[in-house]
Formats: sequence, C-alpha cells, structure tokens
Amino acid sequence: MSTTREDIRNIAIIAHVDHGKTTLVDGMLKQSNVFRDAARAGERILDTNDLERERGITILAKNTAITWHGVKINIVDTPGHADFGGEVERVLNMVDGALLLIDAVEGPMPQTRFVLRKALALGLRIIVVINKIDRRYARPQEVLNETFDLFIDLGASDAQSDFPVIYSVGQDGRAGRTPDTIQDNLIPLFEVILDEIPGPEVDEDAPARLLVTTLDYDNYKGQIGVGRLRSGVVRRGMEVVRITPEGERIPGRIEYLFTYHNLERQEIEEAQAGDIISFSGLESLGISDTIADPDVTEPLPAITVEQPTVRMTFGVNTSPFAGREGKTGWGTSRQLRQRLYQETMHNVALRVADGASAEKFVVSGRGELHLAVLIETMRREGYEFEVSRPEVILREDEDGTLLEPIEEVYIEVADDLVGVVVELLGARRGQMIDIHSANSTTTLKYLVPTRGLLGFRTNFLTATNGMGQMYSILHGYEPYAGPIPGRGTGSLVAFEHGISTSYALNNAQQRGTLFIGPGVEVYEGMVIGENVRAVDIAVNVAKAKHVTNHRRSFAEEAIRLTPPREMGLDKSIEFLADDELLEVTPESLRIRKRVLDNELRLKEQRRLEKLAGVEV
Ligand SMILES: Nc1nc2c(ncn2[C@@H]2O[C@H](COP(=O)(O)OP(=O)(O)OP(=O)(O)O)[C@@H](O)[C@H]2O)c(=O)[nH]1
Ligand SMILES: [Mg+2]
Repeated sequence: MSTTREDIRNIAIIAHVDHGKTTLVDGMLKQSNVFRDAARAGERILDTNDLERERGITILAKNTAITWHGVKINIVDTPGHADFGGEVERVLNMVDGALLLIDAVEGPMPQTRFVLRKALALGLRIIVVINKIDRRYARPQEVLNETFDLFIDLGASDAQSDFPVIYSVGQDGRAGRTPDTIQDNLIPLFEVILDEIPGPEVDEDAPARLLVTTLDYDNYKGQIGVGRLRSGVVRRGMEVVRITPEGERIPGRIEYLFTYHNLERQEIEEAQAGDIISFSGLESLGISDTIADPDVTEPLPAITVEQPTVRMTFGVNTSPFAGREGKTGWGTSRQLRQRLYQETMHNVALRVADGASAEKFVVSGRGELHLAVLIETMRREGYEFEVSRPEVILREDEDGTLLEPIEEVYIEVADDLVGVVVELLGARRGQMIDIHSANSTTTLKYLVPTRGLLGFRTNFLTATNGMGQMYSILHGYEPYAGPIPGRGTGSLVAFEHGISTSYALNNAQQRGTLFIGPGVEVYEGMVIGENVRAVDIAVNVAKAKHVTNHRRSFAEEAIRLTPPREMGLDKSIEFLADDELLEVTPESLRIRKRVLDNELRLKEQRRLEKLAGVEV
C-alpha cells in the first residue's frame, strides 16, 4: 500500500547560473545549525572542488540534508551553467519538488527555462524564489510576471502554475512571503517547503528498488552509489541484485549504508523508502543501474540526457617535449583511453569514442566549458595529452539536409557597446531576435550557430572590456548556415628549438602579440604569439644578439618587452586553428602547429593555396 512520508522532503535547487543557489543552501545549512562555526557560512560551502572555487561556479550536483522541526529535508544543489545541464537532468529523479531561484534583476534567463522545463516534465512541485531582492534595480513584481509567463509557455499544468512564491536575500539568509515582509531568517522558506512540497510517496511493502543517480568514492569503503530508495527497505548486509540499463543482472551485497546528515554521510543500519541514501559493496556500479531485492526483474527507467553539441579530439602528446612534465607512464594511449572512458561513467552528458587512430579519442560534450573542465581536471591529475580545436556536431535530417546546432544567445552590454556586439555577431551569422534597453544597459537576444560562438567569448570580452555578460543555450538544430570566417589572425610560430631571448622577442613582438616571455624553452612549430595578419609566420625567438662588446650585452638586458598575453586554458582552446593543437601537461599549455616542421608545413600550405586557386 502506498503512503506519504511526512518526515521527509526531497528538493532540488535549480536556476540559471549565478542566481544564488549555492549561497542560499549555505544559509539553509547555517540556520539549521550545521555550522559549529557560523563564520563558515557565505563561502559556498558545497562548491567543494578546486575548479568550482576558482571559477566561482558549481560544476557537479551535490547532496546535503538538514532537519527542520523534525522533518528531514534532502537538498540537491545543481549547477546553473548550461554546459553542465546534464547534471540537472541526472539528479532530478531523486526529488519531489524544486526551488526555482530567479534573480530579481535579471528575471528568467535561458537556463531558467531549461531547468524549469525538465522539472515540469517530471511533474515536480515548484516553489519560485525571487532572490537577490537587495540588488539595485530589483523588480520583483515584473520578474514574477515573467516567471508566470514562462510556466504557461512551457505548458505547466494549472496546479504547477499555481506556484508559491518566496522573496529572498539568500546572501544574508533572509526571506519573506512578500518583498515588503522580508524576515531576518529563512523561516518563511522552510515553512513553504514543508507545506508545499509533498513528502515522498512510498510503498514499504513492495520490493526494494533504487536508481543509482550519483557515483562517489570513499578511500576505505570503495565505490559508493547514491540514489533515492523508491520502495521497500534496505538493510546493511542485505543481498541485492544490480540490474544494468541493458538488463544484465548481477548479484551483490550492501556492505555499508548511509544517509545524508548535514554535510556528512552518516552510517545507518536500515533505510526506508523515500529517503536519499548511499551504499557501498557493489563493484563496477554505473549511473542508471537499478539496485533491488534479488527477485526483482524490472529495472527502473534509466536517466536520459540531451545529446552533446561540441567535440574535440584528445590524443597522445606528440610534442618534442612529451614525457617531460606528465606523470611517468601516464601519457600512453592505453592510460588516456581508460581515463576518458572512466569519465563517462559519471559525467552523463559526455561521450567518448575511439578516434581515427589508436592514439586519438573523440570526446563530445555540451560546450567548450564542459570539455575545458575535463581537460583541466585531467592535467591536475598528472595526465599529458593534446587536444584539437573544438568543432560542432552536425546532423542530417531525413532528407539528407545538413543540420547544425543553433544557440540562443543573451547579451547584456552598456548601451554604447551595442554597435560592436551587433557587428561581431553579424559576422558570425547571428540573427537578432530581440533588443531592449533599461538603466543604460542593453539586452540583446540572438540566434547564432554554435559554430560561430566557438572562440567568441574572448572577442566579446575584449570588445566590451570584460564588462559584458553573455549566456547561451542550445536552441535546436537548423540547416547549415554557410561558412563563418575563422579568427582572422595568424600565428607566430617558433622557427627552431631553443630558449627565448628578450632580443629575439623584441623583434617578434613587432608582428603581433606574444604568448611567452624570455627564458622559455620552445620547439620548432610551437605557436608563441598571434600575428595581426591572417597568415602564419615563423619567427626566431631564440636568437641572441651578436655581442661585440660589453655595452651591447648590457643593452640586451635593457630591452623592455610588452608583457605576454596570459593565455590560460579557455583562451588557448578558443585560439586554436584547425591546423593547430593544444599540448596539455600538468605544468604547461602550449599551442603548436599540427605539422611542426616549418618547411614541410609551408610546402603543404602552398600546395593547398595552389589547389584552391585551381578550383576558383
Ligand atoms: N546581491 C546579492 N548577491 C547574491 C545573493 N545571493 C548570492 N549572491 C551572489 O551571487 C553570486 C552567485 O552566487 P552562487 O550562490 O554561487 O550562485 P549559484 O546559483 O550557485 O551559481 P552556479 O551554481 O554557478 O549556477 C555570488 O557572487 C554571490 O555572492 C543575494 O541575495 N544578493
Ligand atoms: Mg552553485
């Protein structure tokens, strides 16, 4: 018999990037007395991994739990960046309701739409939280209207569109039922969660069934699976069956059982349906596996996520410096292959396929950031490898028409920069669909082929002095829009192996912008800067000035170089041309030509130019 558990609530926090999810969870944890040291609040305590802290965004969805007036509230914090939308799709099956956070200035944004669509499709009860109402230009009433329109637009049921609303300043742990009755605490939010989110519907007499939704690892207890116990009871030591999405049945035993309690996993002996639990004891667990009583035959429906749109080739490092900086023995194709396929076990929106040769793998994801985070994670683990320029994943429709991904792009810039943005996106086959201005800021909405957006961010930030905001989200697949010009500049390529000198760099910098300073070891074919003209030129950066007397060598030291452009991972990926690769090691990022030999490459270039000439 099915009953409702009143002692538990399972909720997810969903929103567009930066609307304040993780900060609000801090407040909830703090006010339910999790922190012994209250000073730890306000530091996005759930954003635990280094990359999350460095980039200031959530990358992985995470579980936590608090207790409020005797009711346990399991909370799943999710990332808001569109590239990590797969994380949201992965975890929503664990909850009965969601807090939809909306920035009181920005209103619903592209990813608000995406996450709300997913939540509504699962029939979740939604509480709208209009957050950051302390911000200048906050417009809570308008934002509420826009949110209501969004519900209707997404086909929400009458019950779903009749959502409760909370207004909050998540940062200060304050909330209220109206913008004018904000309390000094989050009690109104806790009350609404208890009143409006239904407790889990469970059947404790049915056999135990759980869908593995998250994978974790414990140094002592091994692989850990996390999911919501749908029905039945699970006990420590119990025999179970693991049913893979393909229907394979593997017997096993639950060794340890845990429940979430504040920021920790707490060991328990027994769990009842409705709770979010974790367990160890099963080998080779996968996301979407069903863990069940041994006699269960039907698996729970597997998690589905949307398809990737962008891909890169990862390959064994073939640079002359290969083997110098990575962990010894980790640079082989076997190691690289194993690491990449292992990633797909939990990174559900990522795809890996063997490439054209045994040393190459095609890695597909939801965007450049999705792939960049994987690259950065791997280099920090000690891997070295090379990656190609990202490219979009094309499709064909039934009639054989070539389709490409198109993105909806939202841009916010100061009014006087609109012209620049319009020009930049026009060149990339962008179509403006909306423009309006308020408080000296213009908001533009565009449809742009994803192809045109690869490498766009750096241009955009340069053009707007870093003051512009830009978000994009997949709009859909449409017929191929035709050629889009590349970066329009060439590369300055090192002429031979050596150590860069100030003297030589001083000559090289007349041509464009350098990526390296003096004293850097370079190899032939390594890209050391950007040429302002659209051709590559080989430059000798290791040449020392011919010294004839003491005074001249003194002069060499006095050369003042423009500081090199800090490339970093994101900028390097955006810079790559088709005939270039990025060498990634734990210590360095080096852009290089695919063909390192300058003479060979020039010959090939001339041959291609000739061929192109014949065709015209
Ligand atoms: N003014 C104001 N700023 C806030 C408030 N809450 C959060 N912020 C700021 O908003 C920024 C983003 O906060 P996060 O909590 O990381 O946002 P998020 O939704 O978790 O972001 P992602 O997980 O990356 O999608 C941070 O700089 C916060 O300090 C608020 O109530 N008022
Ligand atoms: Mg966050």
